[in-house]
Amino acid sequence: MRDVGIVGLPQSGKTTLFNALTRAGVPAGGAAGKASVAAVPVPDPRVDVLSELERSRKRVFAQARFVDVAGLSAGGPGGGLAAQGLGALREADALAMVLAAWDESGPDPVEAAAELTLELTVADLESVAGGAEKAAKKARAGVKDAALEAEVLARARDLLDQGTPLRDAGWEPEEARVLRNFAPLTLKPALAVLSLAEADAAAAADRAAGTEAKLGLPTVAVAAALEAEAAELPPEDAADLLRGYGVERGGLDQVVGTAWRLLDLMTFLTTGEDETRAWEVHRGATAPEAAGRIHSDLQRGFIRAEVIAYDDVVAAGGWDAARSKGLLRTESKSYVVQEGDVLHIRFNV
Ligand SMILES: Nc1nc2c(ncn2[C@@H]2O[C@H](COP(=O)(O)OP(=O)(O)O)[C@@H](O)[C@H]2O)c(=O)[nH]1
Ligand SMILES: [Mg+2]
Repeated sequence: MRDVGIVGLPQSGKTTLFNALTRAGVPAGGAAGKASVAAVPVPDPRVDVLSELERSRKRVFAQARFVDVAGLSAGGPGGGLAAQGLGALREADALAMVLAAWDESGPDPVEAAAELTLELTVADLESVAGGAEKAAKKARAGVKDAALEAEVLARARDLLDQGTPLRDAGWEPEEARVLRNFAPLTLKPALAVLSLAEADAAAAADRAAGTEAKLGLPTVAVAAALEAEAAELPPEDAADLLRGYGVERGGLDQVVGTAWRLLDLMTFLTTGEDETRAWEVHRGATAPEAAGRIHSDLQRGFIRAEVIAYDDVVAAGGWDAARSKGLLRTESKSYVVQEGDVLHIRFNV
């Protein structure tokens, strides 16, 4: 499971987006300094289709966790983030930066992104600057490994001081390891979420593309208040409402799709009478690594993987039919799993 931290200027619509994504029903405009966390199943039509074909008793979706922190200061530099919420954000794997575009008279989203980025760099600077000073002292005293730490932290401090997010600089793996001890927010992969008025819902794809070109950050656009409202309705009414406004792709689907891409994750599937299930795994994972997502025994005792591509299973009308047509491949432990592979792991422990 991966955590996506929702960040944004005050009143930008963070909690509204959180509600749209998680259906948690946390009141918008809530108290400062408190973090809300909710895990949600990631919609994946492949799970529905496969489970129908295989008559699975259960459907299990991959999950994403969202963190909503109230209390980003309006004060800019020096204001800082509420300490309690900051801790929750530091544990996130990726950040979703909410940019309000639902109010014509509100701040320009591109300016808001710059202001928010500045706040995040200030928050990182506060934690990195002290570390840089300590590391420099240790390096001068000749402490082992302190020279690299001092050099990396001094460079990070200077970048942050200029308002540059740490993710925009190149870091060697051992340098990134030093930085990660401070869990800097600006090192995390980030996407922008343009929060649209319901009247603009149908133009979401164009609006996202236009803003992405200006921001240089992967950007999605979501009619968050509309989706939060829909989240409180029975599923069919919600679908009708969203269709009525011309919503083509839901916020959860968009945010997770982009976050997974930034985090280099992909999805493989397992199916059978018991359950059909989607699993997320890092891109480039071998068959035993994917097996290990299911259970450590399957990785330890891995013999081989039987693989059929999702499209082949569907075209044949099911796993057994696809196998009869010769669409099943037997792969060894060096096999690199592909997006949408349906896997059956043979193992022995
Ligand atoms: N009309 C409209 N109002 C919104 C939207 N998103 C947020 N708001 C309003 O803006 C205020 C702040 O929203 P909230 O989600 O609490 O922002 P946060 O401070 O960033 O968590 C609330 O009064 C919301 O109802 C939106 O998409 N459309
Ligand atoms: Mg809020």
